[in-house]
Amino acid sequence: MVILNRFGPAWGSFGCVSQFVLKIETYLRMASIEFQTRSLGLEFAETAPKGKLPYIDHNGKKIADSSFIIEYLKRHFGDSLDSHLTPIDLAIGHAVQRMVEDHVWWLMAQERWWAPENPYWDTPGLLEGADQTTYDEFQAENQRKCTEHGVGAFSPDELRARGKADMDAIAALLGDQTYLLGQQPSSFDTTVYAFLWQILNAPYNSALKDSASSHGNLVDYIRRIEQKFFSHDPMSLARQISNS
Ligand SMILES: N[C@@H](CCC(=O)N[C@@H](CS)C(=O)NCC(=O)O)C(=O)O
Repeated sequence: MVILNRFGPAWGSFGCVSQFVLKIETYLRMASIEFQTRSLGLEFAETAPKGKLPYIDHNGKKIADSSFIIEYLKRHFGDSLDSHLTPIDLAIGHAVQRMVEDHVWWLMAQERWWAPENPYWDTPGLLEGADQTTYDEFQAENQRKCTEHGVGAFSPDELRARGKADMDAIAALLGDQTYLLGQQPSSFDTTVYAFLWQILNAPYNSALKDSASSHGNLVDYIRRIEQKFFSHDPMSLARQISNS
């Protein structure tokens, strides 16, 4: 059995606040691979091989990093999602995935760590049990990472424009197709779905949410995938196993 290690349920409807955890959960659901979840909360760094989540446990091995996890799952369970893709599809999917994971992610991090509502403070699945000092340290550390990346120094207008350009690009590529690359789901949908679902359901003010929700096709795409793959046990609470 594959065990997906995550921070844990949060913000009412989130199985986990991590976009990359939701990406793997989406892959497992789309590829019909049975899995269980383990919520690690603040203790995640004690076992995560690369110091981040997600990682999976399978057959006595730990595999970390969402892209390495998908490569591993393809090798072990077969490639049911991507075998129909052409080289051009693969190139487009790759470019979109990199944009979302290495640019949109930072915009989301900026919004979350600077949100005046302090959403992470109220996030049981991530910082449950943390005292104010620990939270302040986490926030300062993550704001520092955003500043070093560059997004932490952008003005609100600059952040809004950067996010809007990315949402516009995804909406244009998707067009009226069912999935990003046509009528069948591919592994690239797992990234786009995970990030867009979290953006559209953000429990804080978000320029990314404004941009994404202005595109009817993006909203419909998320609803479609949610209904098809997440109608049963949407937060994977029934799949939850204990930490020991
Ligand atoms: N490249 C990694 C990124 C994973 C990642 O950034 N995870 C974040 C949560 S979204 C994390 O664990 N952050 C904790 C930390 O950096 O301390 C992947 O694809 O899995």
